[in-house]
Order: sequence, then structure tokens, then C-alpha cells
Amino acid sequence: MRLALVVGGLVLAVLLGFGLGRLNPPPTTPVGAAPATGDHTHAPGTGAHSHGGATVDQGTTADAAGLSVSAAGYTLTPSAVEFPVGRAGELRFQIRDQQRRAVTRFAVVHDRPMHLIVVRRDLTGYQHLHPTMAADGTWSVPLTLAQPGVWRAYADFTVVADDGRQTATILGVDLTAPGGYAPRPLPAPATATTVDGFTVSYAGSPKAGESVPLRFQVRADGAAAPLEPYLGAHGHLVALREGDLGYLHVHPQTGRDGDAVTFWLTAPGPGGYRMFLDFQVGGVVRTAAFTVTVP
Ligand SMILES: [Cu+2]
Repeated sequence: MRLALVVGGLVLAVLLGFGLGRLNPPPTTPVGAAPATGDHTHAPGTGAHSHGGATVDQGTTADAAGLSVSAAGYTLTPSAVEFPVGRAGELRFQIRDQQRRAVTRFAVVHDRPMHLIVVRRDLTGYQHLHPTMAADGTWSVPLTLAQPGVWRAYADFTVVADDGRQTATILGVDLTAPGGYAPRPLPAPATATTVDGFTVSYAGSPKAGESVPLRFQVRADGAAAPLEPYLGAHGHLVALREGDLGYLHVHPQTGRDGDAVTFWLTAPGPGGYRMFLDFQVGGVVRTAAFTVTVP
């Protein structure tokens, strides 16, 4: 009986290891291969490609990220996940390694060592925050969950290990704001929207399993808005999948494309997605959101 349990456990461990290995292809990058001070590092599941040119090789894998609190040997550990609705609070968390030690070395990617995305599970209430780290590796950021429900928080970061290797990871955890949850349906697909008097539109059609360029334009009073650099580019795009809130890999194209900003988006499969474009004009960051259906 005991032997059977041990054997069963081993089989389970092997199966789990295989499954995790499939979900998370080797994410580490040797030093020098992908400088973190560049426009980005490649997250797990993305292939090599170049920006600004015609050659883009994203390979065949295009998995969504952020579906797990633990991946690539790192675990997102929040100190509390419940927030009273509408009250200013603070989210505190650590990124721990396999020895359960808090990680303290992070590479600066897109101008910040840590990006935190928070959105309610119906994809409303999007927030893009930048926590600050204490010396012991505890990150903290002011956070208000304005409406009741379950919210998803994604930590997007690149760890620098003792040997200098860098691991880009996106981990996700649910936060709760107790109360009556009235989920809103996803808005209809559209390629243009307005926010604070700015008209934001994009051209391009995301395809499943393929890296596709999306050209975004921001206009005000009939003219191109003077976009300011934000997070190392002229905008920042996050795309989330309806249904499981998978976090998509998006790479900004370096340099301007006329008065447009171009991002390369890889949709892992057909379905509904919500894209959030952060852009800065006059020192103010605004977010334009688009629903897109990938056939
Ligand atoms: Cu950020």
C-alpha cells in the first residue's frame, strides 16, 4: 500500500513536472542576450523577432501568461487580498524564489522594475500601477477597488538571479472586494473610442498564433495628439483574454510610425480580447480600451 502511494506520487510528480514544463518553456535568458535596459525582454512563450523591420519570427507558441501565482520558479505572495470596496488601501506583496526568499533584484523593463495591472474579472476598472520596493523585497502600492467583485492583479517583472540570469515572468492573483457583484458584458468590438476628448483608433487585425502589427493613432481636435514618451515608448498596450483573463504578450515597435504607435500582438487563440492602450499627453496618462474578436 505504501509502495503504491510512493509510486503514485512519483508518477504524479513526473506528470506535473511535464505539464509545468509545457506551460512554461525555459524562460531564462543568458546575460548579454537580451539586455533588460533595451525596449523589452522576451517573455516565456515568445520567439525571437526584430522591431522596426520586416522580419518577425514569433515561432508557433503564443501562450497567454498571468494565469498562475507561481511560474518559472517564482511565486507571487500578497500579504492580503481582500479590500473594502471604494476605500483607499494598499496592496503589498513579495516575489519569492524556490527557497521562499523574497527576490530583491529586478531588471528595469519599460522604465520600471515592476508593473502591476489590476482589473475586475469582467475587464472593467483597469489600472496600471508601479509599486515601489522596500529593501526586504516587499512591494507596495496604493490601491482602491472601486466596485465589488473579484479582481485580477498581474505582476509583470524580470528577475535578475545571483548568477546574472534574467527571467521575465508575469504572475497573477485574484483580489476580492466583497459585495454584490454585477458583472458588465464586454463592450461591442470597435476600432475607435474616445477618452477625455481624444479619439483613439487602431488599424490591424489580430490573428490567432501570429504576431500582427496594430497601428494606434490618437487625435484631438482633428489633428494628431502630441504623444509623450511613456514607459520607454509612445504608449503602452496590455491585452487580456475574455474568459480566463490570460495576459497577452505585446511588444512595442521602437520608433514612431508617422503619427502612429505600433505594437505587435500575438493572440493565443480565437475569442474575445480587451486591449488597453495607455498614452500620455500633457503629462497626463489616459487609457483607451478596445474589445476585439479574434476569428
Ligand atoms: Cu507599467
